[in-house]
Amino acid sequence: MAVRVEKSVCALDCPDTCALLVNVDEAGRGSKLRGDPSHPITRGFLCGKVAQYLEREYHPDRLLYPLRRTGPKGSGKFSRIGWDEALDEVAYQFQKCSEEFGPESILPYSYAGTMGMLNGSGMDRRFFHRLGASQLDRTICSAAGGAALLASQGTKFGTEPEQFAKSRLIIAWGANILGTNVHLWPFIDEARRQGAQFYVIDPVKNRTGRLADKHFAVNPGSDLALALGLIHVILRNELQDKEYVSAYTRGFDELAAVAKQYPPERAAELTGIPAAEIEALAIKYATTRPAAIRVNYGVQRSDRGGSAVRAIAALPVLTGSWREVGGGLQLTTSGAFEFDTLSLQRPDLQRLSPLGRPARVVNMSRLGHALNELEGPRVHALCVYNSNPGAIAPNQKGVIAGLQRSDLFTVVLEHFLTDTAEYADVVLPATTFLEHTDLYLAYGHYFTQLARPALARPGEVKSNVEIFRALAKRMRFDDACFEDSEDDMIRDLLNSNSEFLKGISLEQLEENRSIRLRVSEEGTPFLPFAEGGFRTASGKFDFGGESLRYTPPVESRRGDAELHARFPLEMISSKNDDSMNSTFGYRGSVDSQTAVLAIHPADAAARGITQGMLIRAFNDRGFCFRSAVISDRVKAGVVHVPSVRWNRTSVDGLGVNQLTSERLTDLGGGATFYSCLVDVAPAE
Ligand SMILES: Nc1nc2c(c(=O)[nH]1)N[C@H]1C(S)=C(S)[C@@H](COP(=O)(O)OP(=O)(O)OC[C@H]3O[C@@H](n4cnc5c(=O)[nH]c(N)nc54)[C@H](O)[C@@H]3O)O[C@H]1N2
Ligand SMILES: Nc1nc2c(c(=O)[nH]1)N[C@H]1C(S)=C(S)[C@@H](COP(=O)(O)OP(=O)(O)OC[C@H]3O[C@@H](n4cnc5c(=O)[nH]c(N)nc54)[C@H](O)[C@@H]3O)O[C@H]1N2
Ligand code: SF4
Ligand SMILES: [Mo]
Repeated sequence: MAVRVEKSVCALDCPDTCALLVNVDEAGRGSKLRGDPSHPITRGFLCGKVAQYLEREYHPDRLLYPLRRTGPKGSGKFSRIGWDEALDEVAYQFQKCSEEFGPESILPYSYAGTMGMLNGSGMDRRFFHRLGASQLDRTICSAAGGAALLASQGTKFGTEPEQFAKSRLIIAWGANILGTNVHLWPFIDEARRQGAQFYVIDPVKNRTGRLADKHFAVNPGSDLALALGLIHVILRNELQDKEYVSAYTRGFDELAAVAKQYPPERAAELTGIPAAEIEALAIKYATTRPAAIRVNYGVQRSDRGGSAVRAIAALPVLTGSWREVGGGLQLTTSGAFEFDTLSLQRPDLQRLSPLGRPARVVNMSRLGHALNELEGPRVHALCVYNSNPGAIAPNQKGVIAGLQRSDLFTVVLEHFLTDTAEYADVVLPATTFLEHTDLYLAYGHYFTQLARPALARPGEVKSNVEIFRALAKRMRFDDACFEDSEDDMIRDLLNSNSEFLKGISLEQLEENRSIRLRVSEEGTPFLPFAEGGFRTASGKFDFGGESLRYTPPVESRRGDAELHARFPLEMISSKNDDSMNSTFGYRGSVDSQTAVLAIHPADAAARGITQGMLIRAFNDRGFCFRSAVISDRVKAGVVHVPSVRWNRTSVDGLGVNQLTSERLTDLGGGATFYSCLVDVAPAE
């Protein structure tokens, strides 16, 4: 059979948003998936998890037909039904909830299972807006850091990945680059070949940390104190770029006053990093030109995570590093994708809903609360897509109790029967990104990309766009936008008057598939803040002043002393290298990598824990079982659980989020997954 090569885009929740090539036979079946060698960021390679994506595409457990539950919730007993019956049932239940309890009793729950604009945040949003359903505040991942950048910079721009090759010092701050952002690595490698130093600030010494020139094992949740200590030293030595600071910033004196109270000795006490090292790091950072910081979302998953990002983002501003190619900082680049999201999502449709006004907002990081305690109205219908809250949401005990409610109707759009789908009344089989059209932004580079269906669809799968379009029809929503084709939606998105999108059309994307945003002249680097250009109300970088004063997270070694006495270990359940949150949880190799808890030799010895022993991790919220890995990749007092494992394969069906709380971050209302006190003991 003849084989052709099709292009696609990896839709997973990853900063790299890779350009893909896949071999396709005449029957539309794919073989050999690889990175596009002509893409400047993908550079012809993929991460290990997606290199094997065709295994997922054709997996025998993939959902191919709509299902109706036949056993008790959670039993996993379903039978096949037709699409008409499935959609009728969902539409009937939504209608019933809307009439009986008001449309806000319906809650959509989604995150970034696909980052495609249409299937991730397009027709679904239109549908729920028109319905008058509760609005979901999508805070589970990046809300604190995002809010921090908006408060300080006024926008979410960051250093281009390509420019890291020009840096002389690169600091990975709560960023596991080899695991979660591997396409940045070649640029770092190139810089190091030219003599650059690579430092890592992370309580866990993961693969990235082991390859660093220096690793700083900071106490979890104490980055704000570290950043203030660095600022203290920079200012004390007058290493700041006075011209840049006076021209382009606001609140310098207040910042200086706060930082004055964090001399290296005090910062050392709070962070666990010796004062001399803080001193040396500050001087090294301020005097090495150019220096780039890759801060990732790891730092902001704790109580003071938002302020920590604000203080870290102050560093390249103080040193004037934004003036230089290879300087600055990257948390995300997503702000440059200035698509017309209002025309995509149509929040104005809420006025046509039975509510006639914007619906209430429910924070997705508190799903347990939303399903069990929220009133006015109580949630009676839940629609989950692009997410697996049964495994990934904090307060898992509460979430599962909610999913078990007999008076809750749940519909899940999925590829696999996940820990959430198991509780659904109706399951709808979804396409993968290799099977549908979508437009992509990226949060780790500046290329926008188009994907067309590359592979034939197995079974009766439908895309999220098609499913919500069909539901709109069932609900008799006759607004013209529900008739829009995928191409109509893409054209609207691109038609936003943004300078960055100027001249980028669907036709052009059809031809090139990946186009660099017009953030700078072709062939010249993007220096967003070289001459100020911050997008805050004042047009200046806003340091944040008094709000940056540090208090330790409640659940930390310096937080609530009584709690710490009972649960003396700080648990970090950060990303597993071969996972994508829970997406690949069915893979045996991923399952065994996420079945462990790493503990320091001293902490293990004190508890009679030996290598490989089945242990129980617990706190007041719950417990789960893992096997012990005794390792000095964690410092004493810290344990590490690579995440997120499927509950179903875990002992007693208990996932790591049995332990995590619904406490929110200081900015943005984000989840605090990485401030979590536990203790561990040998399992009986
Ligand atoms: N392989 C793989 N790649 C992924 C994902 C995955 O599951 N697996 N998930 C994707 C998603 S959803 C996201 S949001 C990104 C996240 O990408 P990253 O932010 O890089 O990933 P995390 O594992 O959340 O955190 C990064 C590092 O922060 C450290 N950390 C934890 N607490 C602290 C702290 O208080 N201070 C400091 N300085 N460091 C801390 C962790 O030990 C970890 O090594 O990755 C994406 N890419
Ligand atoms: N303990 C702990 N918990 C965490 C984290 C952690 O580090 N530790 N990380 C947190 C973070 S940063 C994040 S972002 C969240 C992520 O949590 P989720 O957003 O739930 O991410 P995944 O677990 O990857 O689940 C995505 C689901 O979307 C489905 N999917 C993919 N594409 C499509 C599609 O086109 N249509 C439909 N209908 N479904 C699709 C996949 O099959 C998969 O089951 O988890 C959070 N939870
Ligand atoms: S998960 Fe990230 S690194 Fe892997 S293929 Fe997708 S975009 Fe590339
Ligand atoms: Mo995330």
